[in-house]
Amino acid sequence: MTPAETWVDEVARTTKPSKVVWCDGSEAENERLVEGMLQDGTLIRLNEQAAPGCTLHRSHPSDVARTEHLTFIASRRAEDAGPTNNWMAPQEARERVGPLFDGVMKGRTMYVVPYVMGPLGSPFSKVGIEVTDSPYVVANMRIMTRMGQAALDQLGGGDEFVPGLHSTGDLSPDRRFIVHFPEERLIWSVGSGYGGNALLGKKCFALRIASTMARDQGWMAEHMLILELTLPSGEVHYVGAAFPSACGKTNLAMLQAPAELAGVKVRTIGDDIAWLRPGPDGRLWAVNPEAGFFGVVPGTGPDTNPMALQTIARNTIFTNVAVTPDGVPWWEGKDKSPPSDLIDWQGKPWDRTGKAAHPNSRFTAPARQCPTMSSRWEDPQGVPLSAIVFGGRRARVAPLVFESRDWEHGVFVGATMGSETTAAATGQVGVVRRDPMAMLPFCGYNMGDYFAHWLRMGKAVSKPPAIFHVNWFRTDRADRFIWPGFGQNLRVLLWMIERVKGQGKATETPVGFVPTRDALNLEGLGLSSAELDTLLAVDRDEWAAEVPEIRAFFERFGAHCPQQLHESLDTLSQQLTATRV
Ligand code: OXD
Ligand code: MN
Repeated sequence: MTPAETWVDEVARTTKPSKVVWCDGSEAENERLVEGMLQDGTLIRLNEQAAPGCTLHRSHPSDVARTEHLTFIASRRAEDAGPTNNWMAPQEARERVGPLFDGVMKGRTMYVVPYVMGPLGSPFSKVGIEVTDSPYVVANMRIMTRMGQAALDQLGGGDEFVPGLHSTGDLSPDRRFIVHFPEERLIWSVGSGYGGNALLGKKCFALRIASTMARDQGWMAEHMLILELTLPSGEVHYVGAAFPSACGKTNLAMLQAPAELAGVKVRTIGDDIAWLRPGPDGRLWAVNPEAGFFGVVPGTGPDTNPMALQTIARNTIFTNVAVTPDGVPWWEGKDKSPPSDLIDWQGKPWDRTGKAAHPNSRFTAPARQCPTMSSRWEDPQGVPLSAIVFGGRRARVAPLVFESRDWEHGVFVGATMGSETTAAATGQVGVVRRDPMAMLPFCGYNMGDYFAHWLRMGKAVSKPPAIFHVNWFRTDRADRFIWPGFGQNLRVLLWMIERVKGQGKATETPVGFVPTRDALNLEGLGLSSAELDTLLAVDRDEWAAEVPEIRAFFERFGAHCPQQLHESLDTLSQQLTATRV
């Protein structure tokens, strides 16, 4: 038996399924699975004219999002999980979570899903094997990864794979755990069928486990989109960008140049995760390990993301959207007026009081259906990054854009990035949550060590990408967004590329280089002079108020927080008091 067969056999002996099916990823297999789910109601076929090849899944109402409080890092030492992760001792995990798998698949089919994260044949790529009792998970994994025979071929009977055991269990939040064993590179997930908890290739493997592998092996696993920008001259640049969830990553990844900038072309490499490696040329090279998009549906409309609309027009699995009586999917933001007689995400007639689609309803769609995919999105060598962008949602404080002074300072900028919570998430508006590199929920080890790894990686590349910070969400006194966002964000990206080339104009401030008033192309936007001032402002007092809060954040990591970060904070603090900006 191969190591994979031995592990699967062991799992089957514990979970006791009535049947074990090794998935080959073929079209025929998918059709069989979908047919079964249509028959038992797991999936609903959508309107063949309006949404060809699309289906709808309604999840359990208590299982609609990632559950960070039930997500654990089971490293041997608590210290290695760090203060921002939930830790569970491996022994405790075996005792508390292990028994939940005993006989859990009785009467169910156990699917074995071999998959590759990364382009086939790429030196970046890694194999995972997910065992699951959910055919919905299998159908999603088929879209999100390179699944089936290709993965077994890459594995070649060896033992280099990340095993992931998943069961929906009884879907009870009381018996729901997502546990990562970073030392064994093993994932256990029970009690949830939701994508981020159950599609183990994504957040669990490609971020949490991969980040620990990357630390040990000298590469990086990041929560970043990757886009390709071609200038009118034909010059091509690649940009990686990390934003917390629900800050518009998919929109930025599929950005379309507005008419005024029509000579610039933006193409998509990925919308959520990037694996980065130093290349022989001293640059940092990136691949998108995924093969599909698992995106938030509400807010996807002709003005916000027309490319995503086209991407999800067919062969898409919708989860928790609303639907018309004749099977046309609908969600808030799709168009201006909801059709009549809508059925909401829970399958009930929509009474127009709450949301018709769940705010975290999702699409799962193949990346190859996106009209803006770059011809290099599956390049086995990846693409070389010119810039890395960090960003958050800040009504004030952070200017529209600034550039860090160098890699080390850029790591400080990433480590201190924060985003304001929205009412939907916490009930408290405007509370800043520090989310370093947008990896807070996804780093598989102590984030202090993760900062040190970032600093090390800067030394491993002689031509590191420039690091920027953006904030599309600055508001005016009336709480309106000042910056138009969406396609117009390209103007900011173009300034970054000018900076990379040593051309863009900037003023040095204590936080970094901010564009001069004439540096950005703002033609046709109709921004007033006062609005531009607000967008570019670095207010000394507002930033000074951040310093103690950042210091307290760093202190949580104790000795794990690299000294360089403390020094960068001291420098910031001194410059804020020494200069008027
Ligand atoms: C996601 C997330 O689903 O970041 O991508 O939550
Ligand atoms: Mn994400």
